[in-house]
Amino acid sequence: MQRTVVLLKPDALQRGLVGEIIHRFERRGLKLVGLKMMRASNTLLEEHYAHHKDRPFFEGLKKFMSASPIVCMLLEGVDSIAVVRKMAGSTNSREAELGSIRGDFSMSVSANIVHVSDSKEAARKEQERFFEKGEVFDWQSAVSPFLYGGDEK
Ligand code: IDP
Ligand code: MG
Repeated sequence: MQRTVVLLKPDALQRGLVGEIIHRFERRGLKLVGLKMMRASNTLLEEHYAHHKDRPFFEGLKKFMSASPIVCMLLEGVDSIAVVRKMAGSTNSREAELGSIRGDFSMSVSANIVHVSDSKEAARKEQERFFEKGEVFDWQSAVSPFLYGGDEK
């Protein structure tokens, strides 16, 4: 089943939104297969945001992402990458849909609460980047038959 990475950024932690956000994903039916807290190093952030390295906000973004620890989650579900991306909302929180995490909790483009994987390739790389093998848990969800139809899994 498809897996996707969610990072709860320092603003989520500072604002006491960690539980609320995890709760949203759990209620949706996404399965938590990895969860940890870490301080993002400069090296890790340079790699993670390499596609933005020439943008004027790059240094500020790294500083913001290392201002306090982050929480890393690995979520599993059918089409989880697209589902989680929709739940996060658009990058500019001021334009994000109401009901999305950014649309409900943020006013900012940069301090926008969560990072979520944007493609299969990104999800695979980000799982490797943020989780050691022993930090990912395969477990059977007892409610799985009530979350999906038999032809959906
Ligand atoms: P995404 O997080 O919605 O996938 P990306 O374009 O991949 O958005 O950008 C990564 C992160 O860089 C954003 O979540 C945001 O924190 C920051 N960022 C993107 N664009 C800007 C900007 O124009 N100004 C400041 N920060 C930005
Ligand atoms: Mg992105």
